[in-house]
Amino acid sequence: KVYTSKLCTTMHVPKFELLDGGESQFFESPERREAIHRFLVEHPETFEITEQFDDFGKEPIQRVHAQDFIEYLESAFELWIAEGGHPNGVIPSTIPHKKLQIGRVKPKTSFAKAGEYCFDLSAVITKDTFKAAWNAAQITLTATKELLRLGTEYEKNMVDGAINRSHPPGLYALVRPPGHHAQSNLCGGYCYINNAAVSTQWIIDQSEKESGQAKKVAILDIDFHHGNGTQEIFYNVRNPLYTSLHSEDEYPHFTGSELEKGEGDGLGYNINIPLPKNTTDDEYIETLEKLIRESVVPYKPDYIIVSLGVDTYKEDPIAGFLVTSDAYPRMGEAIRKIGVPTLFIQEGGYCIEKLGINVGGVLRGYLG
Ligand code: Q9C
Ligand code: ZN
Repeated sequence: KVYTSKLCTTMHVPKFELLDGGESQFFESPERREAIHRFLVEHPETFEITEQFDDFGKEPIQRVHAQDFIEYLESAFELWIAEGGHPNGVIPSTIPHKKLQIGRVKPKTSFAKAGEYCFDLSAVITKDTFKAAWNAAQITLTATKELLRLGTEYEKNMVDGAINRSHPPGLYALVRPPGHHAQSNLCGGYCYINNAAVSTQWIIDQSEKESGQAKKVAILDIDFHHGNGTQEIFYNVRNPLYTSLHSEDEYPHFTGSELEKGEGDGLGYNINIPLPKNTTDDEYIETLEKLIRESVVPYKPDYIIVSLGVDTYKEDPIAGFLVTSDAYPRMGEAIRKIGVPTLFIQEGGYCIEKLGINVGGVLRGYLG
């Protein structure tokens, strides 16, 4: 079952971004969603698409993002334009680098706040960016609610002994903008609200409310880039387990080391596996299977959240692995074998021509 909305195509369309120092087309484009959507529509025997979604309000977003950050996102563009910012949208010019003597000047203008709440130049905030990011989170929450319902049913069947462990329920949220680079109070990397984090925290909160016992969630981040946002949000807790396979020496450049293992209660519950540039299908799948076998399965999760980026693809315009379309069904199959209800959430992937087959490949591999 697929959760999406036409609004993920029509909203949040910056005209350009600054990429590697140059003015570039905005890679995180509406065509990405259209391409994936088209593929799913062409395979109605496999994919059932729901375009309706509920509004869960601000509360589930506030569980993982700071109140002042949410308010900033909501008002940033209006203030930016009022103060003479470029109509393309908000892009910071100064970021409070730790080597600056920061802390004594309180940011007041939209230009200062642009840097205060953003860590790079790719997360352009336009007129409808906040609403688009809000919708993406709400669509993801709608899918998450269904995941919990299916998961409860799945668990009940397991107790009854009527379970088919080889076919755990699977759902997919086809959303944009993506989320895994968004930290508790920073946007960046095309991300504003961290959909995977909002979903994960909602599962934990909701299950605790309903049964007095929080369900355990494992996040599997298979986007080409390290999910610095999801990592930061959950760095000090042992539920969820955050795991990521990503490219070393790549964006976001300053996070994603295997030495980042979590802190306090969370120590040991953050697992990064950086892979070399030019990683091939077999190398990727072997590492994924090992991560699943040695870290995800032993954690005994009740739910899996997959941050599904397909920018691992060999022809991705902003990435650098050698992964082919053959690898995606194998990823889905490896995830299915965990035997746990899973929600796939769309993150990156910028090779428009192959987005459908690659995302569809993961989902079909999962369905078996
Ligand atoms: N030289 C996601 O995939 N610019 N975000 C990269 C590379 C930003 C990627 C520059 C990449 C953001 C969700
Ligand atoms: Zn990415």
